[in-house]
Amino acid sequence: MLAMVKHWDLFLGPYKQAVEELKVKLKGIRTQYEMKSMHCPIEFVTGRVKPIASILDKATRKGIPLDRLEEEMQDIAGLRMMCQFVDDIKSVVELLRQRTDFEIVEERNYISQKKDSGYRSYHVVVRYPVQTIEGEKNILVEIQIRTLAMNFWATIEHSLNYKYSGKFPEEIRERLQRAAEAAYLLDEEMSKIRGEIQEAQAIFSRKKETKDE
Ligand code: 0O2
Repeated sequence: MLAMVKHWDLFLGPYKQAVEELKVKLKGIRTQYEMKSMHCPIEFVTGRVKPIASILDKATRKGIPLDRLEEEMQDIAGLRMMCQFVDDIKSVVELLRQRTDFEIVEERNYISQKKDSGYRSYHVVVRYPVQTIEGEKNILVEIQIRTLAMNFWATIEHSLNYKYSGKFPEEIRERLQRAAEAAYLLDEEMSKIRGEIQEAQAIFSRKKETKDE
């Protein structure tokens, strides 16, 4: 048992390293926008290493042999970047494409092509080099970029999914579909008054700066 725990710790070590490093780097983008008093396309960033139980679960579900996890499971290391507006997602993807500290291996647009569940998000899979005492190790990392509304829906759906193991009662399934539609409409409405919102936010942050001085 102890050997097994040690084995997982060793395996997940570089993934933890990658998530911690990328959290600092991606949060750093926000700081740069703030320092220049510019609208930041990123609202906040989170990151996690997939729990062992979820890795095993997904490997069984997708028929991935455990000795192929590194190559075939793309989201053991995961980052999420939340945006206020749908258009910000494009800007964030552009920022990621310009970076030289990782290589993009795949992009999945679940915004133009939402999933049957109602899930919307933009996924970018990158190959990120981690420096280890044995040399450089390339790690696959999935970066999910979504609006606050998309994130709200996905978070709720994810917990319900856990409760019902993916087999939703019909009523819940329908409500989730309607909630996904409502989140989509919320994003649309917010996009239409984006200018107004940003003006208000700029006034608010200027007031805060003068107060803090
Ligand atoms: P967790 O708990 O978030 O780590 P698959 O798992 O087969 O759908 P695949 O090929 O791994 O897909 O790639 P995909 O769909 O690009 O990325 C999977 C991840 O996207 C999921 O991770 C979720 O985080 C998110 N996701 C995809 N579809 C849905 C959905 O319908 N609802 C919600 N809430 N999230 C979704 P995991 O492995 O599910 O788990």
